[in-house]
Amino acid sequence: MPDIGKILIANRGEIALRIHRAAHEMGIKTVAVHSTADADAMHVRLADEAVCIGPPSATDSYLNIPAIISAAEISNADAIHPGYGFLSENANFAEIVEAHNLIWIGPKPEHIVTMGDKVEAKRTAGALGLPLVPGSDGAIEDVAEAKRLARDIGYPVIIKAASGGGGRGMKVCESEDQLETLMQQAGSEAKAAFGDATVYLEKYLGNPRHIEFQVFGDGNGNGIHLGERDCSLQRRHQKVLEEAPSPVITPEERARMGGIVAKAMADMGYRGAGTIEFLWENGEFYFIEMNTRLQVEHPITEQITGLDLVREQIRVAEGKGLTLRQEDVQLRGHSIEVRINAEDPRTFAPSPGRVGHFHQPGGMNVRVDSGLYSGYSIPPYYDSMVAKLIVTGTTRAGALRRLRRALEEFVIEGVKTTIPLHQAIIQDPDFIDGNYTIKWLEEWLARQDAA
Ligand code: MV4
Repeated sequence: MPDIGKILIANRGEIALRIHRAAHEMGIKTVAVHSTADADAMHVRLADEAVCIGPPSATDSYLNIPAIISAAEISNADAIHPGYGFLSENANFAEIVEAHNLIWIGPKPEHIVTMGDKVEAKRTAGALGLPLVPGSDGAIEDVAEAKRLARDIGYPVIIKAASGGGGRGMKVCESEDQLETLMQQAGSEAKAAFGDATVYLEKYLGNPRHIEFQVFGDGNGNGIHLGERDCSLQRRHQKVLEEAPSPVITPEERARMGGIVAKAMADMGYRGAGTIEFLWENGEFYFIEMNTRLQVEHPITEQITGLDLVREQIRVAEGKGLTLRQEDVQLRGHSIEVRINAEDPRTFAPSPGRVGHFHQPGGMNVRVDSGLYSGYSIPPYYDSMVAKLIVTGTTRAGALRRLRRALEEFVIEGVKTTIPLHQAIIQDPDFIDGNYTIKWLEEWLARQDAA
């Protein structure tokens, strides 16, 4: 692959800035694309060139494949970086990009396809030696088979859609008499939502943590891991705060699981950045899904490894390989990210509108990834996340003190934000002790509402 001279960034918001910054530091020019609603966005201002690709609706702009390919052609871009969300896990888009002789800064399309099908993903992960949640060996078709299996592994069980992910199309089943109904419901909901009624069955884990490993492959049989992130703090499948390392994973466990996932990426010939998601309960890891993209929470991994993950993605896409071998990866300190959304901190109702006074925190080991500025109008059409605050300390306690201080400094006037929510969460004794699971935040919020 030739060197990349110009990257079209097929995204918006903070991730578009993040990609632009890595590119410019590598001497690479950038092309922003934007909807008419984003003409005044920071990603448009910073890029070397900008192309309007359609009206506000994402379907007609950031998801508009012909418009994006045309923008790449008229701007003479060499490569496309999709960021996260939008077209980032669309294998068809990746193939179209490559068919136009553009470099796709992402995984091989076949791996996007495999991991997009949760049944195939699980089969692949199992074959590569990753520990799985006990359950059906592939899709499950008839109820009698499901009943035999569920009796075998024990209730409760969970029925999941093969095309689901992110929590869509799941049914928890407590006993055999509900199984037939719930299987049918899951199947028809999956058909309606994803056009695919395929479902599979797993043992339901009642109160796990969500722990994910950052991995990287060079596409030529080399794979590394960059440790884990604990993403258990979430509401309705939306992550709220992430930390690295996880408060519950020992260095020995990290090295053991990290070794397994890195070898898996090497063996499959994986290319680029990926995340292997596990549920973790009673000291055991259970693979659930793999994401074939850079994730929102990647900066906490960058802060404890000192590695620029977007730079690594670009290098791998150029065929230059990774800058580090596993033995060169060193994890130092503790990093926490909070997602600041333009939302009511109690009801979570979106709060778009004009930003008045804006001041972001600074100082040692404080990073803000955001496209906000004073006078900017947050459009109502897209995700409500408007800033990520990432703080790093030598220890978890130190990172938490820094987070408290940085949140105090943050001023975003004119719209409601989730800053007060983060301030409250990080005062909680359970949170301070690292004692939380995927259920913790919703229960905590219910207690706040009752009070
Ligand atoms: C599960 C589970 C319990 N047991 N699988 C939700 C999103 C999708 N990635 C997988 N999910 C879950 N799968 C078994 N066998 C509980 C969840 C789950 C969850 C997982 C990760 C983070 C947040 C979650 C919130 C609710 C349910």
